[in-house]
Amino acid sequence: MGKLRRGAALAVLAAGSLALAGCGSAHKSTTSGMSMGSGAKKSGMTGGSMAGMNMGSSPTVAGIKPIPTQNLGTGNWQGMKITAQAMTPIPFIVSDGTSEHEVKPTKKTSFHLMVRLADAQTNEPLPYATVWTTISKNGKVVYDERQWPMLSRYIGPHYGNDVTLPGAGHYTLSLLVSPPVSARHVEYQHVWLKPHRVNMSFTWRPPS
Ligand SMILES: [Cu+2]
Repeated sequence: MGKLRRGAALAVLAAGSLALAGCGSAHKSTTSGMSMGSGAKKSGMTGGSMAGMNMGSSPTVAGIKPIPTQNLGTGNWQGMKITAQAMTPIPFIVSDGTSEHEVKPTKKTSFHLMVRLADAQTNEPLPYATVWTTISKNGKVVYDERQWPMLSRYIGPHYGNDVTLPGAGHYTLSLLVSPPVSARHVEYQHVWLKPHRVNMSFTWRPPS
């Protein structure tokens, strides 16, 4: 219950600041190739679920190895497609409208987590929501943070953050998605009114 309340409260805060990132060049069209089915499928780094990223244009940070983009899982909430992906750690800018500061990955950062919320029919991204991510290993929480509402030229509005994991292994990923706080056209009446949790699991192998 605490989590739900926190998620709802964060939805209100979410409008306050926004992160800007050059999240590679995962073009919108790559989402059509992601059909992970249930949100609980495992996908290893070597799995065949690359999203067609052009790593060449990703901003890189010295000492950080590029990794292939890995699909962590998907979910569907009342016609909202929820997709989680891991990509190479990137720097991003957090702006509150008047000032900006850069968040830089370190050599310990495992990946840049990107959560996309989109209309399952039209694939149009859905902003103004809040996403809170909890990652656990063997039942122990190893990461518990909000995803920044984030803009990217190539991906459009998404929710992201850099994530550091304690090494290789099997992890569970829980996304708490809070309702978009915004006016809506009538086709979105009566949906996404309460926070919704999606659970996924994935295997992480750091680049060698
Ligand atoms: Cu991002």
